[in-house]
Amino acid sequence: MKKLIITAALTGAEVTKDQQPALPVSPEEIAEAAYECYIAGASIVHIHARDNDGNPTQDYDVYKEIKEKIEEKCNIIVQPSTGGATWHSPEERLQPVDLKPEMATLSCGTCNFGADVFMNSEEYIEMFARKMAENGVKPEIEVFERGMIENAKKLVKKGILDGPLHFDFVLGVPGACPGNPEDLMYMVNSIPDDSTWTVAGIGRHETPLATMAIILGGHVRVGFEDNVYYDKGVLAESNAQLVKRITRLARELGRDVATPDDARVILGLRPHA
Ligand code: KMH
Ligand code: ZN
Repeated sequence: MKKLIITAALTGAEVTKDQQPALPVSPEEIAEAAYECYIAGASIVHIHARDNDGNPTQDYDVYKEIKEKIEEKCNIIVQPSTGGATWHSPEERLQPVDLKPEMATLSCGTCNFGADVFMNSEEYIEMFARKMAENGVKPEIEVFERGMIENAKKLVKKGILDGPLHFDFVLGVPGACPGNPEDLMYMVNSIPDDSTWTVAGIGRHETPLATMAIILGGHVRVGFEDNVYYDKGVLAESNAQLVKRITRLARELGRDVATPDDARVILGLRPHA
């Protein structure tokens, strides 16, 4: 089995400091959290930027500052969000791709997202995918519902993206696909054979789905974007604490954890500067 890639989704667009006081929000806090997660065993950090008031922003300059601050500390793979918040325009959302990061997320369809709607029309999915391909950015295909896998496969068929694809199954978002074991199996059995995949279980689904991924040969995403708790009713102390649990589970289950350079090989990323 390939080594386990752990992604830390540090901040997200929806969580507040009121809900999780350790939420990293400023570029300095995000870079420090990324470094702690790297030490704990993460090889990718999924980034959402915030403005000075703590609100989600897709501003190019803020992402640039975050990326540079992380790169000063370690060689973890920096994966900006192009999902942003549900109220960001597609043009706003795409800004971090201009930084030519090694990876970025690519949501491949529309779904309910709590009380909101996360809009991703075919036109915009193709626009995002083209821009990533032009800039040598490996997309992580965000899958919130089963049909999004077909939309991603269509991008390859149309020649917009090259395979193998890398999927992230985000399971348990209120309004979208639930996060039960059979939901993950359905997703895993639906992707092309040469694909790689990771799972982000939302809330209480985080650890059970991560454990399944370790056993099945998939990869794992954890972090405050997806889950702010360590245990029922007990807030996690840090993103790194959530990463450490996955590292420990992987060790117990006999799966080695990937370094960032291992992850670059597994995911076929362009050579790292
Ligand atoms: N915040 C969500 C509406 C991504 O990062 O690519 C979208 C999201 C997906 O988080
Ligand atoms: Zn995200």
